[in-house]
Amino acid sequence: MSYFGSIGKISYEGKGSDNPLAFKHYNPQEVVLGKTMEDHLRFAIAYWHTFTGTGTDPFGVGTAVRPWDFANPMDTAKARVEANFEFLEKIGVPYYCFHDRDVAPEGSTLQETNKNLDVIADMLEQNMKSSGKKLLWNTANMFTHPRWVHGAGTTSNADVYAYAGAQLKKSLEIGKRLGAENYVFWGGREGYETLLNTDMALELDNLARLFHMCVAYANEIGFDAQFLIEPKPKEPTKHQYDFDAATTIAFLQKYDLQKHFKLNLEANHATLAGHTFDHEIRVAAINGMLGSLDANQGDLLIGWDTDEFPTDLYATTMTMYEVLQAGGIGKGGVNFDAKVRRASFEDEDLFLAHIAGMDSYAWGLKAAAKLIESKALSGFVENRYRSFREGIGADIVAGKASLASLEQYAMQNNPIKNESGRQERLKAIVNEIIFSV
Ligand code: XUL
Ligand code: CO
Repeated sequence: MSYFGSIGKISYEGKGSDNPLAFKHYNPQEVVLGKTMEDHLRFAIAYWHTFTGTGTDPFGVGTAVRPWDFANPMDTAKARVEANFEFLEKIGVPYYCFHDRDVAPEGSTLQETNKNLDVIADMLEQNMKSSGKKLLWNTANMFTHPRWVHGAGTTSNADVYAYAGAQLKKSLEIGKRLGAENYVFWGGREGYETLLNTDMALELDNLARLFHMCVAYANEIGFDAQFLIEPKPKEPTKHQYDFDAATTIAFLQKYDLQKHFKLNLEANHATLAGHTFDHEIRVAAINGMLGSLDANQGDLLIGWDTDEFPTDLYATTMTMYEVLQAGGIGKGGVNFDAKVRRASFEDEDLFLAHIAGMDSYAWGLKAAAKLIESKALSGFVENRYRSFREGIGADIVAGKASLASLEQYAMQNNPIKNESGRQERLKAIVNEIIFSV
């Protein structure tokens, strides 16, 4: 059965093309800085937005009527699997990502839910074998069902905590079976609404205990995926514990989990935290914690997680500049955790949206590579910090300085001379390079 019968394989036609169903910049086999675009970007489709999402918002029901929607939830789940693999093939994306509850519906007991998941996992496995498509990561949805009202790993109810453990156990087993390259934890309801009813210390200790159990179980079953935590500052709770990259790294270090985890960073989560995406990537990278990216963008005028497809070339350039400087995305990838707008309800919009996102990242990659090759920014930075390579600066870096030696130096070094940071010139250089791609 074909779900996108009217659409053929999307191919690269280059800059001059005016075919909306073609790539203008994403040319998978094109080599950039010694590696193909496909290998740099490792694109993934987010199952939940593309095949499970319907276009609901807080004021209205779904607008998208998908050809894979049937009356029986298991029929729909099976049809979604077929739609997923047809879509991956046609758009030319090598990876996908899913939550357990995106792919298979909950039953009335955990046993029944697990059985549903097994049926769908069989289908996913078969389709992966025949198509060569791969699982970038899977995760457990422990935020939608009402049982998670007080959280999962940070719930006030030990029975719910036990259910979370059971669900994670199954989810890790599914990840192993499907060869997931990473495994994501996003703490959908791991946060609080009011401190008046919250034991923050116990909640955080319990969350860490659950992560340790996951590490132990993955070891036990030989699941070697990279574990990733996905920070987000707010939404759904007022204050999410994994607020941003720095907070999450501090949590991992406090509980001795840092060896086992990296971060899955998301653009719109960064902006909700009052950061840019490139800031979050830099924080992760300098701590050896850059794991994977959820690619999307927010809206300047809307204060929630709009999960729009990324089209801002300045942002994709800065993102890829950080990724390239960090030495690449490793086992991670660029997952489109993005949804078409509610008014873009036609099936064709799913293709148009991914093409826009993939071309924007390809453009960003090419511009970032040019920035690196030109050394326009790195040369400036190197020169800006040159005072730390000689004299007193070299002593500071070598750990040889003391307050007394700094005083002795400062006393005879009068006046101090500073130099311009040249921010506007550097931004103009970035613009020139973006325009030239
Ligand atoms: C929510 C979000 C999630 C995670 C996976 O904002 O980004 O979809 O990516 O649970
Ligand atoms: Co995400």
